[in-house]
Amino acid sequence: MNKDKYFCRVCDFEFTDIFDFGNMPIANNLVSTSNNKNILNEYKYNMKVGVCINCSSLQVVNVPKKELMFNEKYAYFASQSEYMKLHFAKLAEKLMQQMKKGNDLILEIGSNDGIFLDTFAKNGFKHLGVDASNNVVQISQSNGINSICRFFNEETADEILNSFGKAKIIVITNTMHHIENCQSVARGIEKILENDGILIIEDPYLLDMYEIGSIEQVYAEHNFIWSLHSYKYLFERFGINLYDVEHFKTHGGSMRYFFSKKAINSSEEMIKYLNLEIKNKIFDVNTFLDFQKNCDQICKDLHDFVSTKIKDGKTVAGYGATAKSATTLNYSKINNKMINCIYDSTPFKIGKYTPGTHIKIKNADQFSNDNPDYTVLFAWNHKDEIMRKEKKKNSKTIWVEYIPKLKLTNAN
Ligand code: JHZ
Ligand code: ZN
Repeated sequence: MNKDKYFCRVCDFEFTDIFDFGNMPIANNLVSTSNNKNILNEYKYNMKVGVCINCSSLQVVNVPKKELMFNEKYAYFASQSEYMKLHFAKLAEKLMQQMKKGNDLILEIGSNDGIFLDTFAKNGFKHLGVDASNNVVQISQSNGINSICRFFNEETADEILNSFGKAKIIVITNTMHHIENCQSVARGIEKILENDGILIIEDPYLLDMYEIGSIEQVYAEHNFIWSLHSYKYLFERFGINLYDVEHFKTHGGSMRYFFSKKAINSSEEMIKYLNLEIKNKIFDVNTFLDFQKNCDQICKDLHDFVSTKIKDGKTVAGYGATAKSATTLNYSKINNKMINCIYDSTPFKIGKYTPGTHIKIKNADQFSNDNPDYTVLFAWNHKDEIMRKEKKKNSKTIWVEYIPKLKLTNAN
């Protein structure tokens, strides 16, 4: 069968798609079923994924319009995790030491509810957050954080340059992989980053995703899964050089990348990961075909487990109405007949239904009363925080983890 051809958004190389997930809803577009039309009119797109073997980036090739994903109904509020708050406060503390208070500007692209800039605002540093979703921007503004609602691109960079001047530090966490036109972002950064400034990017890392089989990191919003090689390729096109990286366990394995316009010697850590990427054959399509086989098995094992327990008359719930679980649930065809509800602490999500699979989202506070027989931990990346919290409340369930493989843990 003839495959469609696509051009890599990083390096312009031609490639074909290799995975087809079928029709998918937008992962953060929760459904409010007070109105049945919402279900009937639910937006779906054919999610196809390709890998560019020239620059080693994995990409969703047919990304829905950005306004459909990022708008005033954005469902993700980063401050729901105490662990993530601490993670970003630590970075803020380090960066404040490198800034001249009152003079240097820190710009965050994808500032969400202000989880990171909060520290700078409280300490009186010049800061600006840019985010495309108005509801999260409003939350950060109400907490005293300077933020504007824009899609970041070259034009927004011009606007910021005119109103605020150049930035000493630009930070982009868990956002760069959302932006289809990555070259426009890089061009914008090239304009507004001071010559001696630094750019810091952080997001889920390709090799971790490959190792643990978390294909669910891929959905329309996560339309890139980046590697050192692909980021290096992109930014070098605009005179911005990668010089260091730091690896974290957040979101199932994330990489923090440090870039500068100045030529800085590559750190040992960066060389280590560049070599590791080569060793793990990220320029070979077969690597990703093996990965897909592993992911298919993970989805099948989860589906079979839930089906068996339902047949045995057990109750099965979920915990964490994550964006990534939209990929697993829809791809594995696990629906609301199999998982009767998902518990979550986010006020915006409670009472709504998961996209495509229409599983009711219940307040996490009710979990310790309901005590389902089995609970699939969809927020597996927040495992320690969630299990600790529920243990304190004496919740009774058997936790079901499915990544990297099926694992059961008694809550007590
Ligand atoms: P969590 C998000 O994906 C969205 P998601 C985004 N696209 C992105 O880039 C990645 O993160 C990195 C809930 N929860 O963090 C809150 C509890 O109920 O895995 C969230 O709904 N109790 C921006 O959505 C969900 O779980 C708790 O104690 O896959 C976690 O979502 C905690 C800690 C969380 O990201
Ligand atoms: Zn490429």
